[in-house]
Amino acid sequence: MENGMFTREEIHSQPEAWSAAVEVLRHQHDSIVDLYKAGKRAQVIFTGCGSTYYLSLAAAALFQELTGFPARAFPASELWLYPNSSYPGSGRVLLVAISRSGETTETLYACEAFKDAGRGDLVTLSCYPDKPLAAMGSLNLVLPSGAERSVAQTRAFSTLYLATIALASLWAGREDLFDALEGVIPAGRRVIAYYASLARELGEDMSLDRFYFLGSGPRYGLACELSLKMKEMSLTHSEPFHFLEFRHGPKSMVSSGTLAVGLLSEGNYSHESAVLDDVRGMGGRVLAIGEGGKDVSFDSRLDDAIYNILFLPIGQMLAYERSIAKGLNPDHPNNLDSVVKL
Ligand code: F1P
Repeated sequence: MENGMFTREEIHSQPEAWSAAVEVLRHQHDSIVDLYKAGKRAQVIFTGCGSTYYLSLAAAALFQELTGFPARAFPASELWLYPNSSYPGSGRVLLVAISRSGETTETLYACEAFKDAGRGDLVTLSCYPDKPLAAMGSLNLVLPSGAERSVAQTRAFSTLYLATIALASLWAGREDLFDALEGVIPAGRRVIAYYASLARELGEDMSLDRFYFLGSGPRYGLACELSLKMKEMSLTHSEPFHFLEFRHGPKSMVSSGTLAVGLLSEGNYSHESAVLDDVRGMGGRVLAIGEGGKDVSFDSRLDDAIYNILFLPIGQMLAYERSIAKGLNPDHPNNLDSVVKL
């Protein structure tokens, strides 16, 4: 089998996976709304491990932005081992546990301890109906179209992320956003087809030796995930930062071998693109991505709460192409297993 065969198929089939996920979410619409209306809580917490922890960061920021209700994200190991510095001192919690495999030990332990302590309600998001996590929640959303064979998450991540956009939209009473979700399917197909060659050109450019992924607000978790993809698939040093944080020290690392990948918002475009201008001024390279990004423009006409998913395929293709160009196999990243079991 050729290197990266599974990863390539999984990246390119994401719009189809999203289409199937939208159908599952439509069927679960009332259960999702009713669960949120039924309980009282002081906070919503999203959790996962690795990629699904980064997904939790993105989901918590979007949920709070849409609802105005306090939300946080923690690695599952923090909830399991450090509950007192994680959970609020009083009040119930709605915990949303996210896991591609549905069997990562830390995530299962965190959910078991949460339920044993009677802390509140549990919602689970996973891709496999027969794995333990899919039976632990008051509501268990299973998205089998996100299932994948390669180790580094791509299709699973974006499909589970789409589900968290649906949760945030419905829990915010934004039926309009929920109804608009299907717009990411044609937009995703267009972005993947149109920018695959740019991703290959940059992925094959071995004059680049370090990557910084910059994103803020609901995009910071996505920047963390794309940085992890670059590490996992291509064994390249990469780091994520909130946009303006990059000036507070990390920019000292910028050289001609640097690529700063900017996940640009529309609302704070000028502040964020100014950081990318700084990188160019220091001799670094830039990939400006966004609804009207200079290098990658989604032109989706969707609400940013929805089009944020479109940042993912670009960064995934960049990591995939660099991995292949380096003669690696992104289907089986170095030292990595698809599930961490303790
Ligand atoms: C979590 C995870 C992945 C990571 C690697 C090991 O898996 O940490 O995020 O990329 O595959 O497992 P899961 O709980 O989402 O199945």
